Amino acid sequence: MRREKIQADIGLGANLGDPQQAVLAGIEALRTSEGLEVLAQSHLYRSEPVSAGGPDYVNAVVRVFSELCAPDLLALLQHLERRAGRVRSYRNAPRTLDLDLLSFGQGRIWSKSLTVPHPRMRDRAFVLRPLRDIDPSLVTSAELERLSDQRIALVGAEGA
Ligand code: PH2
Ligand code: MG
Ligand code: MG
Repeated sequence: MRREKIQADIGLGANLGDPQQAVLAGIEALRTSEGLEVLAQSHLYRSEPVSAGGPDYVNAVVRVFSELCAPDLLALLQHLERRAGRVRSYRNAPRTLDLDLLSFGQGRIWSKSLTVPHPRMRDRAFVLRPLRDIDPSLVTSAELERLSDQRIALVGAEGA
């Protein structure tokens, strides 16, 4: 189904294989997907796993214009995850690529397969730090301060 263009924010994360490469490839896949136009992309961040185990993640956030309705956009994201080798073994398992729909216009969606805005995004520095790069009006310094126990650094500046 196609409709007017809606602005949506997508969170990317990976912590298996070469996560930096996986996130960059994920952004490229979004850029070349029909029905999407990438408007902005954040820096890449390396972050400790939150409520999960395994290696550190690389995270980013991308803002798109979507001609796709929310269920079709979700299906596209899941297709791209599978193409990147994603295997769903257990909740919050390490993954080659995770593409989460954070927001879809002003839409509020509670369905079995999708909740938007993403219900846990305000508790996660690995979402809010990159989200602030692309839209500072959405994230306050106080919010980030509250999450300062979650280790996160710009890729390339870790340990600086
Ligand atoms: N994703 C999760 C669980 N925990 N932690 C970090 N740092 N980055 C993630 O992308 C992430 C996580 C579930 O999707
Ligand atoms: Mg996720
Ligand atoms: Mg996900």
